[in-house]
Amino acid sequence: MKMVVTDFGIDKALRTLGVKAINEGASTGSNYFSNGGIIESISPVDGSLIGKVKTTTKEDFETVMDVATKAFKVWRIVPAPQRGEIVRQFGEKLREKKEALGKLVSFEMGKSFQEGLGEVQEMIDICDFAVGLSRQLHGLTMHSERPGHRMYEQYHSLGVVGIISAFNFPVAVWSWNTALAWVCGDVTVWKPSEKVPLCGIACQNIAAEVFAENNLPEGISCLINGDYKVGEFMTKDSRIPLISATGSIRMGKIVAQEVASRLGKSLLELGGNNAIIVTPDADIKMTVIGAIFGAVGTAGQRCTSTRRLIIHESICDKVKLAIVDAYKQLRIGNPLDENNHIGPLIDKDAVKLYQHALKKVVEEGGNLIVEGGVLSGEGYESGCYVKPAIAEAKPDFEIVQHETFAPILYLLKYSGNVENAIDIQNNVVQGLSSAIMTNNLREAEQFLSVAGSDCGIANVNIGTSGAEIGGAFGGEKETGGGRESGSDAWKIYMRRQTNTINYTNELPLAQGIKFDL
Ligand code: UN1
Repeated sequence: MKMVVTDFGIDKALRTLGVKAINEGASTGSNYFSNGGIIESISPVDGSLIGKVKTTTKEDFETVMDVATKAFKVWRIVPAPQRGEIVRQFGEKLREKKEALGKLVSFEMGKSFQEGLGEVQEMIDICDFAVGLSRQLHGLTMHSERPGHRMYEQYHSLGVVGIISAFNFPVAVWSWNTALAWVCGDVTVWKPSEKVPLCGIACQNIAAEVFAENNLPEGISCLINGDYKVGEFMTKDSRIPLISATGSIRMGKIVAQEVASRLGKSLLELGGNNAIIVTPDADIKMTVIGAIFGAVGTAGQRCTSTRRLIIHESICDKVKLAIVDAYKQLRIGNPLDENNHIGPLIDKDAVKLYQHALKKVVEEGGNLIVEGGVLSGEGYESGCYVKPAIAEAKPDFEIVQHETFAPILYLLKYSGNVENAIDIQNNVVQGLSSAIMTNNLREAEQFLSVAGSDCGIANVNIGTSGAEIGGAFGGEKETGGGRESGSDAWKIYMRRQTNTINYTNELPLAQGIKFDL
């Protein structure tokens, strides 16, 4: 075990990122403290203990909130382009530490090193985006109906933003939120997933360094650690006007209710059940690459992972053969070894859910054409490595309706025209990502039309995963409706104010109302 760690330089990565054997899990910046119990971070790669993090108690949380609330008063009056400059510096530090952070992501979460680096690249990209945005936090101007009046809207900083993130993107999702929140003048309190707490410590260290170097106060970037109970400190706290939460639909429903009960705002990124429609006009080679990366990338643990392939009956056998053949080339193993395509699942509970789904699809009448199975023996000692599986199934199987965070791909057949495929694709509770593979313009446009895909993301001749940060990211229905990262997603991190100014000596009322004294 130890050999793997040293071989791939994890020790060096941890040192570079300032991650210790035991870390205080509450932080307001450079200041770290914690009085709660310990979370152990166990790598799914080899089952080794990477480090420990102390959890956050209610008292610790109160300290964090005091400091964050004070920091907000300072940060909100720093001009937005200067806040952008801080985010630029943060992006620079990420560039310097890209390899170390990519490695930690890969080792703590289990995704391939390439994908770990990709995740850090997403962080760098969102920083660049936010820097430009810091000069473009525009409102509109309107024409007043009253003479001598001017009307416009402006965006002000919102306050303390609470971020709850999932294990599968341990660093990028935090940065989508923080890079935007910070240029918007907000301060952030982050609870990373308890499955990847060291990634949280590493990111907080990088951010804290930048804020300290610029003599900015403690509290602009805060960290808390623990399970859902620590998350509840935030969701129940009316000092936090916005909670951005990424995770399961079950978790999102609880967060949404709690935040709504105090009339706070929530930004939810929940489950997906993403499909690629493959029409008779699809390019099969592109389909195979898109579908396989979508299904097995990150071992099927992206919210954008491809779970369903909806294939026209006329090409079903051809596509099936091509995919099954390509699956034979997939290499499963240590994700830090760049020869491998697929790393482990996050933990043994995830392995159980994978096994359950395979059992269930067979019970419901499905047919496993690539069997899957849990790997054991040398290199697989952690017990978290599974083989990607493919099952022929029916759209209405209960298990097909359900998001299983594992590399299982369901093949579904459609007949007739593309509307039938779109119906199948939309007939699930989730609405995150979707794609169509076709060279037929009519089919592509139908898929993108109002009667087409009902998802937040709809792609043509691209798979379902791997979205760029420039677009707004998120989905409809039980995916939660939130939008993060690009486009105008920044608006949720600010409060909008409409201003009307009268520069006359009269006080005319709107709607022509007369009120003479
Ligand atoms: C997630 O799985 O929570 O589009 C985010 C993608 C990535 C982000 C996924 N850029 O696959």
